[in-house]
Amino acid sequence: GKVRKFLRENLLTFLTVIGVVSGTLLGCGLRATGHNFTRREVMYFQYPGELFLRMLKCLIVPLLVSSIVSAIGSLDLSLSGKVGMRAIVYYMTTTVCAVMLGIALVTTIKPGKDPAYVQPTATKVLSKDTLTSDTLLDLIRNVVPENIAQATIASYRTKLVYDVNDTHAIKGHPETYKIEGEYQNGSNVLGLVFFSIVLGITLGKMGDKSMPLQNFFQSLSEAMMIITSWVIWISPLGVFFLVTAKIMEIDSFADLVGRLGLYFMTVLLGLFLHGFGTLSILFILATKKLPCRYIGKMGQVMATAFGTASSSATMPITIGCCDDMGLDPRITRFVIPIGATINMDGTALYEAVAAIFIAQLRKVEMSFGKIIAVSVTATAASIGAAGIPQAGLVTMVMVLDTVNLPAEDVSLILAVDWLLDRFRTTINVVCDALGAIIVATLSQGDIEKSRALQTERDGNNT
Ligand code: DAS
Repeated sequence: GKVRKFLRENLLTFLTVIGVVSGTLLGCGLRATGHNFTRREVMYFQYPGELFLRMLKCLIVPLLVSSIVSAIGSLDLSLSGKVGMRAIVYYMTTTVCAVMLGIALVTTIKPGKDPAYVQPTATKVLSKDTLTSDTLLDLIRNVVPENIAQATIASYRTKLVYDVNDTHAIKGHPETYKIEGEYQNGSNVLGLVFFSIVLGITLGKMGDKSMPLQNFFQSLSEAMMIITSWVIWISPLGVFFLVTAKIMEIDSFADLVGRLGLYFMTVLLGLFLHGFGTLSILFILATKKLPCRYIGKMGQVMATAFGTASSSATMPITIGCCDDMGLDPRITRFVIPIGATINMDGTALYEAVAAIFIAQLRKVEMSFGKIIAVSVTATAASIGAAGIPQAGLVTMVMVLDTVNLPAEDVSLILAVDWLLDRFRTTINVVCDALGAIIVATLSQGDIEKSRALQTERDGNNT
């Protein structure tokens, strides 16, 4: 009985995890054949996975807007102010903790001191619009889009093309290869979040006059969640194809264990300590409950985040998971969409580690002031990074700029970014979900008070 219930509840999670694992095995198996796969062959595997990812992504805009507007609109202003404040304090606290942990680890382990590492010199960077340090200004500009319709399209696409003369210490022979990445950083979603919050507050202020509009957004949000429950059943197949194609197309595994191995382990150690250390301690302090039983229910969310490397695409599933935990939908639909957009602890930790790792490789002395600068820009870069694959790589250019490192040095860590992205996205999403539980728990008292007030008001009106 119990086992059957457990299996039924977690069937989809098991299938999705099996999708990731079998995708990894098939990808490795195909590489073991030694066959050099053409773009076309990779595309055969990528195509179904990409369709799955697009199904999730097309839900983002209607779900994000309708959830935030209906959630804030249905809370009375003082309550939504308190909930918003608690969410922002949680996001900032966890992100700063992640950055400090990352800096402590990378300056202790010093992965960039690896003598065997021969520095590839990126010969040139062609980028349609090279990211510069005023990306920070771009981010702030994105918060206030000039046109809502336009704000759903990537605010800037950055094509980083490297011709890298790279002598792999492991292979011992010079090898020139071209890395080409079309990194679309859609941090513009910040604009939609901002607009939705303003509209939600306005509807809250309008009171009963806004009921038709509130009902519209409420039912739109519910409709999106129903569609999500259909799409979620494709996850196992979707992640299977995404992971297989990714493993087929990467350059070499050598970097995973070789010259970038220590850096890779530093980031993983940081993500692990943050996820199961800092976040757990904060969770216990805030809710007086143990996080493990909640994290146990996040299997589907973590597997999808790992498989898609996109916290925005995973957002509908994260909201569904919080619903299953019985959290107040108004809180989750307020906190999760905003968290998925601006709260990326995994990315913040990764950017701080990567920037200081590259500085170590380039023998750039990290003064205390520079470390502070890195922690500030890594936090800003994680806020600005969109919830799409490898977004953190693009905004990291802003962090490198702080330590006077050229944008093309991103190529030094590109080889392992596709896998680190999956781990940091998983931490990003777990942090958002735990945040929703913490804010819902802390706001319980206020919600009951506001309900009592509402009932009293209704009572007086009749
Ligand atoms: N992949 C991003 C996300 O979806 C994180 C990153 O690129 O750093 O959260």
